[in-house]
Amino acid sequence: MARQNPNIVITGTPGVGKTTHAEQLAQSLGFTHVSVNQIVKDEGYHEGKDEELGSWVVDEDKLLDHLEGTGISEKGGYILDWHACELFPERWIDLVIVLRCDSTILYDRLTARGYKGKKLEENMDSEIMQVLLDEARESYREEIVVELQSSGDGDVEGNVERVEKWVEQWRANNEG
Ligand code: DAT
Repeated sequence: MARQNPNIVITGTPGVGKTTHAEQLAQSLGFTHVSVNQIVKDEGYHEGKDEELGSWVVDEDKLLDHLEGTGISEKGGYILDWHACELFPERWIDLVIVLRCDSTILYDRLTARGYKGKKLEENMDSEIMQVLLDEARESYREEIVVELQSSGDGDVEGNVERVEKWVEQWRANNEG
């Protein structure tokens, strides 16, 4: 049941650049970009909205059933983009990328997006406290978790190149 392609999680605090990276990688690698936010909203895999934070309360069972139904585990070639990672079964995942951003830059990105009050504060704290990096390290084998900087423009290009090389290597190691 070996996959032909790896599955990659791209995670990190909102605003760090997950969508930007996932879209570029999906295009250059020919992988499927799964924006978890988007499908949760579009397919209704949620139990309503957290009014205070204005974000969806995800129905994880529905989400995982849906993903399983796509054949993610057997086929590979999926990029899962979400601000959480522990819910994805370890056996599906070959690489976990945790994007990190300088806090002053992240502050500007989140305010530009209209975040304020508690939502802004909680997300800033989350980045400063490296909550997603810790979650990734606790949920997956250490050697598949990679922390990448996503503060400036050159970072995206460099990160995309690095992941493309990693995928090539993965394919070479998993041939036959
Ligand atoms: P996320 O999907 O993590 O919420 P995004 O990809 O939508 O983040 O990016 C948020 C904004 O920041 C968007 O305007 C693109 C910009 N951005 C993200 N990463 C960047 C980087 N490394 N350099 C410059 N701009 C970046």
